[in-house]
Order: sequence, then C-alpha cells, then structure tokens
Amino acid sequence: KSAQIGVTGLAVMGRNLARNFARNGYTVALHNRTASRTHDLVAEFGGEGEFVPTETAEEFVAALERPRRLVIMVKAGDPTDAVIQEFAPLLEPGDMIVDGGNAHFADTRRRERELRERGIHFVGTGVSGGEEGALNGPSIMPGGSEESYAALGPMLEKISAKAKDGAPCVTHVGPDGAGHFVKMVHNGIEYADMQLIGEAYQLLRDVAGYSPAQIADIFRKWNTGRLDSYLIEITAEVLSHVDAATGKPFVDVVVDEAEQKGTGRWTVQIALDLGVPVSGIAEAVFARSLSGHADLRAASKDLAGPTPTALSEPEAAAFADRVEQALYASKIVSYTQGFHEITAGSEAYDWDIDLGAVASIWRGGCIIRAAFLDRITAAYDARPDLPSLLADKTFAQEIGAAQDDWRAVLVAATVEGVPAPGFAAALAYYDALRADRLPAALTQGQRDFFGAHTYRRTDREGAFHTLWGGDRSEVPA
Ligand code: NBP
Repeated sequence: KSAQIGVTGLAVMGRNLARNFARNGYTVALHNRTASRTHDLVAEFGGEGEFVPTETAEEFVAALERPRRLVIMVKAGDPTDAVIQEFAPLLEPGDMIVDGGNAHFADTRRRERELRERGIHFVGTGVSGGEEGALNGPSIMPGGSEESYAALGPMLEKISAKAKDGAPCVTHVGPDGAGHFVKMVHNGIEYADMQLIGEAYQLLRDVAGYSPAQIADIFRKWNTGRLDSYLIEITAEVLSHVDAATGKPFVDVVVDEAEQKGTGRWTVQIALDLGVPVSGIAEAVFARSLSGHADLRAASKDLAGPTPTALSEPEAAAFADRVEQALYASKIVSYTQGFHEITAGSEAYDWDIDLGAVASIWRGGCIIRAAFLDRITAAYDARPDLPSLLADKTFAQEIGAAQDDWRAVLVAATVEGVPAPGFAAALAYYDALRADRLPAALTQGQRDFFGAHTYRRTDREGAFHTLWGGDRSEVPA
C-alpha cells in the first residue's frame, strides 16, 4: 500500500506527528535511524490508523506515493543535513521534503536552494505545541514554494490545531526560510511571555507577600480576562502543585537556573543583525542566562539591598491588580517587538509575510496561544501596513490606560529590590518611542567629536561636521 506521507525521525515529536496524520485518515510511512522506534510505534499505536513501517531509506521512499511527501523530524543541525543527504538522492523532481525540526532559518534557506537545483521542494516548517501539540494539533508554520503548499496545505490543515472560530492554525508563511524564521520569533516571544509571567510571580510573592497557592489563584482569575492564554493557565497549575516528597510548593524545590535550547538566543542575534530593538525578548534571554550563573550569584549574595516593607491585605490586592496591568502592557510591547522583527525579516528576504495571518495561526496549538492574538489579527486586518502594534488604536488605548499602574509596579520593584528587567525594558521601549527628543542627538554629537562621524540637523538638509579641535565652526560633511 502506498503512503500519502512519510515521517522519518520518530522521537517524541515525529512519533506524535505520524500518529496525528494516521488518526486523520492518512496512510503514513514510518522510518527512523534506529528501527526499534519504528516497530515500537506500530506495536503500541498501530491500531490508530494505517502505518507502513520501513527499515531502510530505499524502502521508505518506495512506500510513498508520488509526488512524495517526506517529513523529517530529527534533531536540528547536522542530523538534519545527514538525513537530507541520505534521502535526496533517492527522490525525484517534484518530491517534497518537509523539515519540521527547529532549524535555523539560514540553514533552511541554504537547504532549500540546494534542493531546488535538483527539482526537490524543501519545506522548512515551524511546528509549535510540543509533544501534545504534535499529537492533537500543533500550530504549523510552513515556508517553501507555493507549489509545495498546494500539495501539502490540505494535509497540514487537517492535522493542525483549530482556533476557537474553527480556522486551522496553519498558513503558507512565505518562501524558503520564512516558516522557520516565524517559528524562531514565536519562540522569542514565548521567552518574553514566560519572563514577564515570572516577574509578575516574583513581585506578587516578594512585594505583595502572597504564597504560591494564592498566586496560582490570582493567575486563574487573570486567565478569565484579557490575559487568557495557555502560559497563564499552566503557570497556575505549576504554582499550585505541591511536591510529594517534601510537602513544599513545587516551585520552591526546583533549582532556579533556567535552561534554553537556542531559539530565543537566535531571535535576539538576528534582531541585532536586522537592527530591530527586541529589548524585551533580549532581557528574557539574558535573565535565563543570569539565572544559570550560580557562581556569580553565590559571590553576590552579600550585596546590600533594601529592607522589605510588608503590605496590608487590601494593599496587596491593589498591587496585584497593578501587576496585571504591568504584565498586559509589557506583553503588548513584546509582541510589538516580535512582529517588528518579522516585518524586518520579511523585507530583508522578500518573503511578503502576512502578519495578521501569522497572529491568527498562533491562536491555537502553540505555546503562546492566547485570546489576545485575535486582537492582533484584527489590528492587521484593519490596517495591513500597520507600522507597529502600538500604532493600533485599541492597543494604544489599552497600554495608555495601563501606564500609571505599570510605572507604579516598577517603582515598587525598584524600591523593594525585586528585579523586573522585562517590565522595565518594555516600559523604556514605550517611553523611548513616545519621547519628543531622545539623547541620540547627544550621541551623534559625541560621535562627531571623537570620530568626525557627522550628524544631520533638525533645521536643514545634509550632513555636517563641527571642527571640535579647531574653532568649532560647522562645515558641510
Ligand atoms: P530529538 O531532537 O531528540 O531528535 C531525536 C531524533 O533524531 C531521533 O529520531 C534520532 O534517531 C534522530 N537522529 C539524530 Br539525534 N541524529 C540522527 C542522524 N545523524 N541521522 C538520522 N537520525 C538522527 O527529537 P524531538 O524532541 O522529537 O524533536 C524533533 C525535532 O522537533 C527537533 O528539531 C526539535 O528541535 C523539534 N521540536 C521539538 C519540540 C519539542 O517539544 N520536543 C517542539 C517543536 C519542535 P535515533 O532514534 O536513531 O537516535
């Protein structure tokens, strides 16, 4: 029997994606470097649908109907290249290779170019939602050619998550690396969301004096409002969990050193290259990195800090409401920065990415899924050339309404000595954007002083230089 799709790489993600295709009625060819994974899958889940287990690359390719659709779900980096090298010689023009791993978009661009020369469609595809999403419906961000999307789109739509309005969480993001680029920024925003939630938690604990269980209830309440999202929901679950061994809150027995796999870091690295200020995402990446420097932290334990003040119960409750405002405002800034990076990437690489469509496919399946994304889609639908999310009237009004509380939370954080780099970076971004004048004018003066780098004037066209070492007269550059 020939299979409509094949999956190679049957670790947690590939195995669940293969089951998802099979549960949706597709015949799925299976392959994995270590064949036991293939046989285990069939033994455990063979009843869920039609599987064609194979052991060699040749058998796998022969099992696929033409044009072939082959999904690679292996470790990103060299293993992905190794698998492409193994399969590409066995494929024919018109066949499609879908890379569903977390590839760097630059690698995807290279692979797409190389395979295009051989007539093979390479479809770098972001897949978000973790293990559970892969099985029950992920958010899917495919790049690659229009032609490949015509052949793959209907299948991807079937296995993808569905938003509340029933729309499938998949869209053809754009050519070559566009899908993986958007997945990268998704992960960067995910880092920022998690950092902001972490700061809210820490403030509720150290400033308001709430216990993890009480904070879980606060997050549950927030989850019924405009912050309604998967990450807020699971935060409440994690905070209310009690460690069985010690009876302590689970969050108090976990080592407070955050790890990362790299996609957040890439988001910041690429933003630096593109000249996009993603300060909130950068702070989130740095905060994880700082947490991991155990030696540095141990060596700094005795540094002086303020004496904490205790809040009364009504004061604590009022503070919690302010933290909700600060969290929401900072979240708007993170998404503003992330979408700016997508806009810049789309322009730099000619991808023509539809930002509203991106927001809409993040509404279900993925880690940052949130009610809030509907509003982003609406903002871009109303104005596709929106220069910034902050230029949208609704978001501008909301962030404006939140600003007093946002500032008050940062004052409290500063006075009490609780680090809130995400909230602070977001507010600084907001204030810098709305500022009438920035000290960049002074920076230009300094640069002209020490390096004759020239400057522009507010009142005349052209570039100028002041003779700093001479009579300080101004000359045209
Ligand atoms: P892993 O990233 O742990 O990769 C394991 C798979 O890669 C196994 O099938 C393994 O085969 C195969 N593999 C390796 Br390693 N080197 C190989 C090589 N040289 N040739 C052939 N196969 C090789 O699996 P995962 O956690 O399921 O993730 C798969 C992809 O999905 C990754 O790119 C990941 O970044 C991405 N992703 C993961 C998540 C998540 O929540 N885990 C979410 C979204 C995206 P073996 O069985 O023979 O060792």
